[in-house]
Amino acid sequence: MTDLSMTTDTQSHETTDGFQLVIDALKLNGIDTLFALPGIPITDLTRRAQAEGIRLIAFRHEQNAGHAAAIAGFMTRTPGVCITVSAPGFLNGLTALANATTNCFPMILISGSSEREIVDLQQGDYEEMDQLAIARPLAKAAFRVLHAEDIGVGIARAIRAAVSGRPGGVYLDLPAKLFGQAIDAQVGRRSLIKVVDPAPRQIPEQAAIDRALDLLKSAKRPLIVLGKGAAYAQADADIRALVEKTGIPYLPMSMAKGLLPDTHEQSAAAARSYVLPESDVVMLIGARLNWLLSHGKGKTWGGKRAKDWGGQKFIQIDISPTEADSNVAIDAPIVGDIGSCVAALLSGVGAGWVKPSSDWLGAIAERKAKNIARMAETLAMNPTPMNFHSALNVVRDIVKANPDAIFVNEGANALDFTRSIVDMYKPRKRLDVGTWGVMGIGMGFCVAAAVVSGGPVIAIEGDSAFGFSGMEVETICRYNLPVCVVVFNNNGVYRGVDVNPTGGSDPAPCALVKGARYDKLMEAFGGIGVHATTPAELRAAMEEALRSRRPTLVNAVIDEAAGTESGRITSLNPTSAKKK
Ligand code: FYN
Ligand code: ADP
Repeated sequence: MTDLSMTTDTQSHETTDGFQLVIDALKLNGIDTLFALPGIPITDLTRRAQAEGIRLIAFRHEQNAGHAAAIAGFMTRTPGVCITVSAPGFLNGLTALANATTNCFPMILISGSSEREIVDLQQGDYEEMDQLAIARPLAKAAFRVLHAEDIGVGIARAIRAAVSGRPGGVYLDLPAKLFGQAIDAQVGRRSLIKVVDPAPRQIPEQAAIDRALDLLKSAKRPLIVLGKGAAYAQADADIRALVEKTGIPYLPMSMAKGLLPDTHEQSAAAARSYVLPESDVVMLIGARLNWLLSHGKGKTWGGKRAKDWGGQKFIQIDISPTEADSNVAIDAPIVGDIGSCVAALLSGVGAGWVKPSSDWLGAIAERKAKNIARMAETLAMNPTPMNFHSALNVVRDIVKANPDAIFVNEGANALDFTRSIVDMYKPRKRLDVGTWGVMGIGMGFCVAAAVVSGGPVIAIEGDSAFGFSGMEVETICRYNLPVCVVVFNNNGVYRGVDVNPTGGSDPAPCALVKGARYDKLMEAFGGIGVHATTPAELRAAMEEALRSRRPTLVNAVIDEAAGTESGRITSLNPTSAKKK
């Protein structure tokens, strides 16, 4: 327990309680929004927080509240806070907490819990569960507060753990009894901590910068990979300057799209499968060499052919010192925050900098032009029913005309086609399934994006993906958020054409109800529902949604035969990969 004996001479006659101290501690640290689902024992916490001026966004399922908190953390660099009830509510929030940790999003999951004495003796308390022990392996840090005097410390530690170094999810366990604990108000006030400099800059070693610059200078075919860490860092101007001054082509990972406009001439996105294996020096900025980058090896990176010429050399900028060498050798690790690292690199890129050869840039430009022309041809087709391309051709125009709108995307084909077809123009506008390929982020991200930005949100959702969080359209309507959800409805997971091989009456596992009207779901709560079967109808519906700012759901009917098993990652699906 925090020793507050020194404060007893200044005790007042007023008292405060655990509820109030949690609220005071959050407010003191600038937490102005909570994503929650009320219930025992945190109902009054949500009520009182709202009464005290904190924006309280109440959800229909804790997982969605958790995803909302996590992405709010990504957008703001301040921990997003989710509040849940004990055991089942806590477990519902846990997927989001683990996803936040995996994606390096700063988030705090606060769950009420049952009585320690009963839980520890397993005497069968209401919603009994040792939540702290369960959360610990899934969180960057996990804490429990037992005494009201320690609430300030608990919240300070949670904030620091969530945002310092590599951001992540933090669990804070608050047993029911804590909320009602009354203590002297003065003592309570003095126990609170305003966290000073929670995410201090981490300045890289000059030797590491010099090593990286030397390697870059030696490159014949250099490449920069921008990851969501680079987007999170909010060092947009310096990152752009580094890319442009060095003249090095870059590849944005999914959530780094728009960090520089996707139409930037140095973007190599449309030549991805050419630049990865052909590059000789790759600088990773806030991107990990995980499955999304084929672990830095194999066919994607040139396979055996790359071994002949020594393979790629890697520079990696990351705030986590243990990220380097996690998959392949990192020749020039730079440990520090991206803002400081990029600024240091920039100061070494002077007037004498030699830009990459025209051979390399020309070869990329040629591939790009070919792929873009091929893509344009496909986009121009207008089949009936719509396919992903003809529908996304509309979405692409809408995003171009509304570059400030935040764009949420999940699904399999609905994710993969959208990523390569819809250009982003500004940083941190694209929010998606991230490192895990998790389904269910959709409506939680939409709510948070609208609440945090105050601006319009567009979501492109696979019909299966939408199902994970679809009930939150009620939340979108309740808070009257300017969210336009487009469900790409092709009647199934991946596609809608699977049949039950036994001829029985049960549908195939990947089949969903044919001709479902997701638009009616939005109408049920007072929003606008539109059934769109042509690109023109889709365009009109999206334009109207952005104009009116009313909650809108467009049921976009897509050919049920369109799409492939698992989208672009069929190779990860053991059976399909074998068949291939
Ligand atoms: C990209 N491409 C383009 C453009 N942008 N062509 C024309 N114009 C533009 N603007 C091309 C690019 O060169 C690729 O073609 C292709 O489009 C796909 O590009 P993408 O998406 O960047 O590359 P790829 O190979 O799909 O990337 C691998 C990946 C990605 C693993 C990073 O698939 C990914 O992020 N997947 C996430 C999947 C996921 O999480 N799914 C959820 C679970 S679904 P080529 O260069 O010709 O190859 C469960 O089933
Ligand atoms: P992507 O999926 O886009 O490739 P990842 O989530 O794999 O991105 O990688 C993000 C990386 O960025 C993580 O390794 C994380 O440690 C790092 N990171 C996050 N924020 C910062 C920051 N401010 N400075 C430096 N590195 C950061």
